Amino acid sequence: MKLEEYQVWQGKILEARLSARVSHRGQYEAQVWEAMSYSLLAGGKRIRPLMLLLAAGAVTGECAQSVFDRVYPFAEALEMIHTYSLIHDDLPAMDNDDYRRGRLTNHKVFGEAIAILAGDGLLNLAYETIFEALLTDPAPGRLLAARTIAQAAGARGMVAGQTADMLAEQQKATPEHLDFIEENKTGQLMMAALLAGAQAAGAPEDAILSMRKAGRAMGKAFQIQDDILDVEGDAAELGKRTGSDAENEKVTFVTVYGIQKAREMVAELSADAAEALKDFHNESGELLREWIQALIYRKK
Ligand code: GRG
Repeated sequence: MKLEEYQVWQGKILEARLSARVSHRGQYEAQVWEAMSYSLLAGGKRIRPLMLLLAAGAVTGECAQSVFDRVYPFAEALEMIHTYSLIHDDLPAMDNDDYRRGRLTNHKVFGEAIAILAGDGLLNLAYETIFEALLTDPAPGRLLAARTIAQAAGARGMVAGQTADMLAEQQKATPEHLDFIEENKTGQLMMAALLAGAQAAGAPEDAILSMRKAGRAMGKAFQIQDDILDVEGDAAELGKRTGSDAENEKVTFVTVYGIQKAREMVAELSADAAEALKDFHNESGELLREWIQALIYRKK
């Protein structure tokens, strides 16, 4: 199967599942559900959930609906958490962005209060979705996957990275501080996609370790490439404005080390990810390797 075929095939199913999850409206709370749907169904690339499915496929040796069926709730939860983080990241108190996923940001449409609540709503819906899945099948690997997602999203993971990023704007960040930001802010959810996918599918320890390694390398490379695109990317293609890092005097790999060194780091991390995934000789493993390379060197 070609990568695009997989993305269309599973992307459609995922879209329908996510849409069903936010179909509630209610008499007094309809606005927050509208706002949750607005951002969740805004046509994100669904990288994390689709990768979670592939990681499950790679460790079981199958690229089959029956494997994906068992891990969808974890994939959906990850996308909900990712979307909440984008809604909050775009708020005036954080990055103050007007556009996201090619349309106005949540707070620009619904106002700040509802945007904050929409983020909160999605975060909690993510864990409700996971708990429902665990009630149906509380296999140990699935419990581990739930913990992986909670840790990666929390104050030792993405929230830690975002905090470090916010504070870096007020002080001169050291290379270690910068490293911490790049690893955690975006990297943790990427890592969680591969790790939780492997765990939820009941993978053995060595496969879990490989996925963790690949996920970490990919996540960091993805963020560094994002920094590169902020300098070199095309705003129309990206669906958001470029040059904002330099404008906001943000510390990024590019502003600290320069574009050349940032490119070298991406190449190194990309090789690390490929190496960690080299033993998954099956269709899902191949698709995962191909996608990671394409993502790392993406133009948007
Ligand atoms: C608010 C706790 C909290 C955390 C926010 C994710 C995040 C942490 C900040 C986002 C900052 C940012 C724009 C980083 C660049 C990399 C990134 C996460 C891009 C968006 O992810 P994609 O490309 O987006 O997967 P889509 O829209 O396709 O899902």
